[in-house]
Amino acid sequence: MKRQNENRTDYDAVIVGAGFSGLYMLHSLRESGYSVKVYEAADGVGGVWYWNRYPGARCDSESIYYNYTFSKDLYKEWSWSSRFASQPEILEYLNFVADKFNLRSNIQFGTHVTSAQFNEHCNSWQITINGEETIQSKFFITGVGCLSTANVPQFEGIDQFKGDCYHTSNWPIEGVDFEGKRVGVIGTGASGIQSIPIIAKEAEHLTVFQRTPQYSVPAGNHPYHGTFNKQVKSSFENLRDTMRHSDSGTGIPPGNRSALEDSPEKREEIFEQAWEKGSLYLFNTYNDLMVNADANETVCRFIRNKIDEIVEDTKVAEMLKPTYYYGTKRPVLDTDYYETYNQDNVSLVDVKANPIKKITTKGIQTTAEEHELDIIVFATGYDAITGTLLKMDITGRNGLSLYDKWAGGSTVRTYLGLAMNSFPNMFTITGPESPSVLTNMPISIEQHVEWIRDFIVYMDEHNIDVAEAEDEAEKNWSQHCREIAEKTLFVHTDSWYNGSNIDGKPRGFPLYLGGVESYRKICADIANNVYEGFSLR
Ligand code: N01
Repeated sequence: MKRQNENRTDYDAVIVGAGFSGLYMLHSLRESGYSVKVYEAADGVGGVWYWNRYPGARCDSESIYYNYTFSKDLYKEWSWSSRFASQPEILEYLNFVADKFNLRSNIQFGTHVTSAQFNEHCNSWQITINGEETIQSKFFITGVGCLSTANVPQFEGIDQFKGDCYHTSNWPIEGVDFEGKRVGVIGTGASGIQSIPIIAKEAEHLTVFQRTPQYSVPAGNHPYHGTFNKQVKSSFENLRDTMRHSDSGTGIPPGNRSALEDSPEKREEIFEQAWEKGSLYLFNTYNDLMVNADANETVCRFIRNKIDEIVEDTKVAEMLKPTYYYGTKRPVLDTDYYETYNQDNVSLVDVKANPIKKITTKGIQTTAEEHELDIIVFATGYDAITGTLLKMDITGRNGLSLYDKWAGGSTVRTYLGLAMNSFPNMFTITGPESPSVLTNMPISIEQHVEWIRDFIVYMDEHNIDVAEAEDEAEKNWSQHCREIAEKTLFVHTDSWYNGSNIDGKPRGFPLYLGGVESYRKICADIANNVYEGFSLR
């Protein structure tokens, strides 16, 4: 590259984060000849897979889907050991990628981007790292993921606890010894549900503090054998194209008819087969589970019956039964989750009925009683989707901060989840209002990265210094996202999707629900229409 260097910036592009997004963005831009720097807070690559080392951490997308597809060589060289890869294996994969493409030389680890400001005089970004050094870059690209700012509820007395406290998203590298300990886990989302069965095997006693029961389905994890790996690799192109042109970004076929079209017996048979298959097959049985309350109730009932069958204590089974619409919180996959409540050393506390009042020196005090503990595990999730972007001090044109633009989160608006009005030359990989977490992330990330790269190359070839999303285009996109969401059941449930898991966070639904394929087409059409909706100057 070429023209960008004439601007005498330090780099053509600065990228925040060295997870799936940052690594591929770096590789793509560097291959196209641009100078790139990645800043990463951790001491290694991996993003969420660097930090989430809690016991049982495992991907809930199948390994054959949850990887890069941009390089056939890479796909062929790497073999997954099981259907759902563990955190250590995914971290190993991302290290393998970093080595294979020699990416580390452009990454500065242990470095926080503390602010970024658009400079209108030189049409570039001034990016401050660790609150000290300022770097200038033509483009500012965030690859910070959607789940990277932990939610630690500020319970009264949180600092007084005499035992040890951990959050699943920032787990000690050396691990935690639960042997002979009284452990409390707060939270029953994916992180809680994965860690609870493992902790229960080690701890003297485990108390689970549950606010909302979850629908969880057996993952159906098993080892991959050599022949399976060979077969998958030989059908690489097919698999890649299927994922790229699907709604979900996976190879799991979506349902093609209403749940209400089948007789109860037939439906039961279909649900049972899907339950046995594991993964997200149950979620994909019928095409109206997320839009029709009656259809949704059929699958809810099926899972509640499963809980009755699995959990021996009927009182505990009742407590574990959810009532929200299945799938409107992120569907959870487990290994022996409900079975764990049959162990003598495990108890369940309903903190919706008796909320946590405070943390004491000895443990957790609910409105009903005090639970004495040696270790508290916060599996309390994230300030998702917008949290990390809002935490960075980002300022666009005319001194407008991102925080003010989004009114602290109450009016999140983007164009395609990729760019924003007043924030020229800034791109957000899997940003708010893109399909992101509702899809298989690596596939959505690749689509974003390639689109951003092509846009930058286009600007370069056409002597364009600044690209900025137009206000009208942004308004229309946000409205489009909202309109789709409002036709679904998602908006009726409290979840991290809509921000209701964070005290005081304004509610919205900053996600595009139209699926990977239609989103890909929209983005491609916009590019083909000379980046319609962007002002180019
Ligand atoms: O977080 P969550 P997570 N008092 O927000 C509870 C991805 N992920 O880390 O439902 C008491 O889902 C909260 O209760 P409620 C995946 O996308 C993927 O588990 O808000 N409880 C909930 O039970 C996932 O969806 C993988 O009422 C409180 C729990 O804490 C996303 O990350 C693995 C509370 C938080 O659940 C987030 O999952 C792990 C309070 N004050 C994560 N505050 C895989 O790939 C919160 N809770 C497998």
